[in-house]
Amino acid sequence: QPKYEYIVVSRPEPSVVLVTLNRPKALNALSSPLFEELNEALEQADRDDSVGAMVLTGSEKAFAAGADIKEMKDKQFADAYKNKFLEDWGNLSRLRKPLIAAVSGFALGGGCELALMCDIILASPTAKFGQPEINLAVTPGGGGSQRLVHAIGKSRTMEMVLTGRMVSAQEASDWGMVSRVVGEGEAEVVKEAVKMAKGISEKSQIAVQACKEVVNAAHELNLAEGLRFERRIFHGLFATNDQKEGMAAFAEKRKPNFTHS
Ligand code: CO8
Repeated sequence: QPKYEYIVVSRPEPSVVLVTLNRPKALNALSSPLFEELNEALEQADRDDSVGAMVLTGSEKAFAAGADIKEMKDKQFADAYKNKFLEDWGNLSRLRKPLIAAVSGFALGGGCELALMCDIILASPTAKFGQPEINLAVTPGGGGSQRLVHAIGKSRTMEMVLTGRMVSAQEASDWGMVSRVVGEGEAEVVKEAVKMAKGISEKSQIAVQACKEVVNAAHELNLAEGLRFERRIFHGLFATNDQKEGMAAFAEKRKPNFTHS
């Protein structure tokens, strides 16, 4: 009996957890139970010392076509407000370890926002990103309006959010929304993401988490505070064994042997 109904969790490499959204009939629409499973699987991977990075993907046709509209359509304000509707969808942005999105097909609404919550987005040429909430007479609700402005600027965000137009993988890449377009389809983009995750797992895990923390601070702090934060974290790493090992290995022209301590 598999533990999860709406996702599949696997270990393509000993140090990499791959989470595949698995509601094919609904194009991976993000229902509350799906998100509960996703949070649980990723939080478990985040706590597991043998895991260095995680990859999140969907299917060839859809990374995720958004929040589940059928689940949402009859919601009332009082219920949404009191029960913090969709608030724990953001848990994923609090993970310590890197999470790479491998996106093929539709990444719409909450699906696009889910990709934006990941640390790195790799897109297959079939990927299509969009914030079509305007067509449902709502705004983005999972951070899209804020994270997109940081990623692609105001004018492009306004265009996406006000028109609902889908943006191709190439366009998303030209705009800096994704880091690269790779391969020809889902299998290849996942393979590339897993390879990247494995490479990251081989670094000092303390330094990886610290790098993620300082980059994320750029979204939240002003420049002076961000620079001070970065410098403090940088200074702090001189207290780690991995910094001593990394720099000694460079000087001795050998490969470092990190102990993540
Ligand atoms: N919710 C529920 N069901 C969906 C969704 C969805 N978002 N998207 C697709 N489905 C279902 C369809 O209803 C259909 O089910 P059935 O076979 O029972 O009729 C099945 O998936 C297949 O879909 P289509 O037949 O429509 O497939 P097409 O290939 O014709 O079209 C599209 C694909 C263009 C992706 C189309 O399905 C579509 O427009 N989907 C809706 C996209 C959308 O509007 N997404 C935004 C939703 S609102 C939102 O995400 C708010 C975010 C809130 C915060 C999130 C926090 C992270």
